[in-house]
Order: sequence, then C-alpha cells, then structure tokens
Amino acid sequence: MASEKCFAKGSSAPGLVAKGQIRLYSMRFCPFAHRTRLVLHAKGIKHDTVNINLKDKPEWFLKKNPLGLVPTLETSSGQVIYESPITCDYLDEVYTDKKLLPADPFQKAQQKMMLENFSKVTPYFYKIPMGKQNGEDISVLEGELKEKFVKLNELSGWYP
Ligand SMILES: N[C@@H](CCC(=O)N[C@@H](CS)C(=O)NCC(=O)O)C(=O)O
Repeated sequence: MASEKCFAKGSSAPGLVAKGQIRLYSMRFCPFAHRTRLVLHAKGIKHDTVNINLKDKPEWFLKKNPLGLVPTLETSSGQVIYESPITCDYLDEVYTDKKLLPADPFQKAQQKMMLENFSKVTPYFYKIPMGKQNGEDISVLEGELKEKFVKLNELSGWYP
C-alpha cells in the first residue's frame, strides 16, 4: 500500500500515534500480523501501519518491543501490545462495536482452542514461501503442513 512505509535499522522513529488511532507495526507477508490486520479491518478501527524490516530491525522498534516481533500495537498514549492472539483480544475488548469473541465462557474457550490448533499451521505460511525464495528444499515442510491440515480437519467437527 502506498501509505505504508518500511522502516529498517538507522531509520528515525515514526511520529506519535494520532489521538483516536492505533498503530500496527507489521510486515506485509507475516501471517501473524494478518490476524491483527483482519481484526482491525473487521471492526473498522482507525489505524496506521508501519512496516518493519525484520532482517534489519530499527533500534527504536526494539525499544518498543524487545522481542522484535510483529504484530505489535501502539496506542496514542504509548501503550505497547504484542503477541498476535493478545493483540486481537485487546482490540476486541477496547473497541466494543461488532464484538468478535462470544461472551459465553465456553464458546469463547472453544474459539481459543480452535485458534491454538490453527496456530500450528500458521508458521508454514511464512516458512514455505521464505524457504522457496531462498532456494531451499521445502518438501519436508510441505509434508508437515499437509499432516497438520489433516489433523485440523479431523478436529474441525469438534468446534461449532
Ligand atoms: N508468537 C508471535 C509470533 C510472531 C512472529 O513470529 N512474527 C514474525 C514475522 S511473521 C517476526 O516478527 N519475526 C521476527 C523475528 O523472529 O525476529 C505472534 O503470534 O505474534
């Protein structure tokens, strides 16, 4: 997207997060960041996106999130939230229009169990294209991904 910059080591930090907005630190091909992006879009939350060069991370980004991972959210008061499921829960709790998680504790637990299982698949959406790009043999990864999908399929009848 034209409005999305990509920041690397040596870059100056972007300005403060505008009042009434939230900022997502992201990377265009990160499947974990896509979770947060989906929630931002589903709920129509006003936000800006700052893409991080994960191979050459800006120092200022590591000060915000010492783990150096995306997705990371930053509020206009400087609060920082990371780990994709936590960012999604945070957004759903703070922006109460169009709730995504059910209020019922058991239904909520079921959704989280499904997410936990799907999380075993997510890293492959990153590892396989990256391996391909680096000219690596990705057949083992592809085999593992297939196995995980079969398992997920077996479990799918268990969730609502
Ligand atoms: N458990 C984290 C994983 C996030 C993650 O691994 N993001 C990758 C990009 S897809 C990353 O930031 N990698 C940078 C690094 O490992 O240094 C989450 O769910 O948010």
